[in-house]
Amino acid sequence: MNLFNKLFLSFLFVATVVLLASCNSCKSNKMSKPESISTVATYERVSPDFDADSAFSFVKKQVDFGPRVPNSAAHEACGDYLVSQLNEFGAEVIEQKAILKTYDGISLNARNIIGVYNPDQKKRILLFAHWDSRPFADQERDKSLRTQPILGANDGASGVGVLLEIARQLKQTPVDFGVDIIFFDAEDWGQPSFDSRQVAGDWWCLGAQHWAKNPHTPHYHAKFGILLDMVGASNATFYKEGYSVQYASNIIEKIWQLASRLGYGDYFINKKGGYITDDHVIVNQMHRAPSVNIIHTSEETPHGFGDFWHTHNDDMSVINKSTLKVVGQTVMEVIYTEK
Ligand code: AHN
Ligand code: ZN
Repeated sequence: MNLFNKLFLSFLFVATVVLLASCNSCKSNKMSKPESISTVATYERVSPDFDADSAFSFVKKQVDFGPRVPNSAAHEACGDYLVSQLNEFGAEVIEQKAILKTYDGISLNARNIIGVYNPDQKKRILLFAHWDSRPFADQERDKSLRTQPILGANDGASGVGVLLEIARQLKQTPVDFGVDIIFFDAEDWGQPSFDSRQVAGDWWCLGAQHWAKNPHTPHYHAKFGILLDMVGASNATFYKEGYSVQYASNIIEKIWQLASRLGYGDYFINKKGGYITDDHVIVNQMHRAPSVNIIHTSEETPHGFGDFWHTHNDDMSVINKSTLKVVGQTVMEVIYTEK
C-alpha cells in the first residue's frame, strides 16, 4: 500500500467514526436540546460579591492611624473608627473595656469591639480578628529596630478589614440568624524573643481571654466561629491549623471544600499545618464556639509565618486585593450557605 492509500484509508476510518457518533447522538437526542460540550461540575456561588477594593480601603484606613498599640493615641482613634464603621453597617455595637496586665507588668486600657446582628436570634455565628498591632518588631534582623512597634497591615488590620467589608455586606443583604463580629484587643503583646526573662503565664490573646471568660451576653454560645489572622498578603497559603482541626474539624472541612469549589485551592491548601496559639484557642476552651483559625502560615520560613511577620515590612505593600477577595468571598459563602 502506498502512502496515499494509507492516508485515504485512515481518512475513511475517521470519517466513519465521526458519522456514526453523530448519528448515534441524533437518534438519542432527537427530542431533547443539544447536549452541553463539557460535563465538568461547576459550582454556582450563592453569596453576594465581596468587594476587595472596599476591604483594602478598610485595611489602609487602620494602618493610616499608625501602630495600634494599646495605650497609644493611634489605638484610641482607630478604636473609635471601628465602632463608627460597625454602627454605619447596621450592627448593634458593644464595647467591652478592661484593664489587662501584660507579661512585663503594663496595664493596658483594652477594648474589645463587638458588632451584633440580629441580637434576638438564638442561632449565632461568630467572626473575629484582632485589631491591635504588635508593640515590638522582634523578628527584625537589625537589633535596633526590634523595640519599635509595627504597622501590622497584615498582622491585625487585614482580618479586621475583611470583616468590615462583610459587615457592610450584611447590611445590604441581611441574614436571618445572628452574627457577631468581634475585634479583639491586646492579642499581640506576647513576650518578644529579645526578652529572655522567664515569665510564666499566657500573654498572647489578652482581649480574647477576657471576653471568653466574660462574654458580652451571659452564657454566650455560637454554632461556630471563624478567626481571620494575616489574611491579606500576596500568595498567602492557609493550611488547616492544628487546634482548628482538633476542635472544629467539620468547619475546617466545610471552609476548605467551599474555597476549592470557588477556585481558591491555591490559597486554601488541603494539608494540615501546625498548632498556633491565637484568639480561637481560648474561645474553644471556654466553649463559646467551635472555632477555626484562617491564618497565613508558610513552610518556607523558620518561624512558620510569612516573612513580613513581626517586622517593619508588615505595611500596606504586603497587602494584596486578590488575597483579601479569596478569604472574604470564602467566608461570605460559608455565611450565605448557612441553613
Ligand atoms: C505565637 O506566636 C505563639 N502565636 C502567633 C499568634 C499571632 C501573633 N498571630 C498574629 N500575631
Ligand atoms: Zn502578631
